[in-house]
Amino acid sequence: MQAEPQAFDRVLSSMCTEPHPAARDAAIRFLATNPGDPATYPAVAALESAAVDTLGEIAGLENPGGYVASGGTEANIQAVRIARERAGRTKRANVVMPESGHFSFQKAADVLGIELRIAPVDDDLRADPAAMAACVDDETALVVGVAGTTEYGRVDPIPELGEIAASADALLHVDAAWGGFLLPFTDHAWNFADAPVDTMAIDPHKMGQAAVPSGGLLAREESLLDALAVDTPYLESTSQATLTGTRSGAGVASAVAAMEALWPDGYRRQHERSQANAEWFAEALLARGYDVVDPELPLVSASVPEPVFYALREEGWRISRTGAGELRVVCMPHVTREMLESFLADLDRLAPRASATVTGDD
Ligand code: 0PR
Repeated sequence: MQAEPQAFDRVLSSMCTEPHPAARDAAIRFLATNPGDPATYPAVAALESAAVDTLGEIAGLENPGGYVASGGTEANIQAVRIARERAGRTKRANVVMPESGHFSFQKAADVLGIELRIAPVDDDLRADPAAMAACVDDETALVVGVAGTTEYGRVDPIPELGEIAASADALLHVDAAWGGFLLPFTDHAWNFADAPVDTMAIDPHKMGQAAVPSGGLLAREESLLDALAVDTPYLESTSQATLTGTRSGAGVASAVAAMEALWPDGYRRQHERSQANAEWFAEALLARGYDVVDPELPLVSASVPEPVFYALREEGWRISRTGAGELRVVCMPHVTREMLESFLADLDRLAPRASATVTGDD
């Protein structure tokens, strides 16, 4: 095989990034291990409990339950599964989330056969407590808040959502899959210490700079996960609560290595760098007359017209659009000021031409 993975120098839309060098080494060393069978692979099992402990520290939770999942999708599906088990399968359960929630919840609803109720967001693109409360009823098993939305980097009012969940005797899940490694350095109320959060998605393979696949599921109590455990009679270990069976030891080891190298100072410095880049880039787009959603976390969305967007794609920029059609740039660790400058130079060169094509002046 001759193929090489593509470079990151034009990747502006991804929520994954170059792994930290220590995470890369650890992934290679643990490639053949399977934390899905912890009694046979005790070395990686020990690393997994270390990973969960540090994730708990980052998310404000002592003695966390949880495991290193394949990503945010699995963590979100498992959170829905936990809530459904707790509500009792005979009950027709529903999950309430803001429209800014990730599409993995649609997969969860589909696989688990529960109803997903989607509440509109407020003018600032955050979950609107009144709209969320209006969707909740006796059969609500789970209320979902997002701490760092995929499209706009918004942080929902997690304490208010906690009150709504409690009033319906439902669980509260926070999807911090992307934001979880940034938010400790902000003054947002997002974590287990701020609100009665029951479960959380927090992914080392996004802002945590671990190798893919490395997601995180945290639970306030280990017993929440026990509800998912099935017997595994022919393994050395006797039960399994994860969704997947064989799992990536590389993901687990790289998560530990990345967090050992970066928590907390390295992540703090990265947050400062990424946030400064996002604010600088947002200003630069504003100065050019585009509407920009202010980046409360390092993710910039701006109203760049479709022809310009596609012209930039033709130049090799890996960019994506929000559901509403805005350009979306995620300031991940590999996104440097030089990359953004080079992107803006292309934008300045292409925008007049692309708009001229649209208006027919050319
Ligand atoms: N929750 C949130 C808030 C997310 O942003 C994402 C992924 C997930 C859950 C699901 O996580 P996994 O993809 O790890 O299962 N958000 C991006 C997306 O799906 C992820 C992404 C990653 C996009 C790499 C592009 C890319 O190149 O759009």
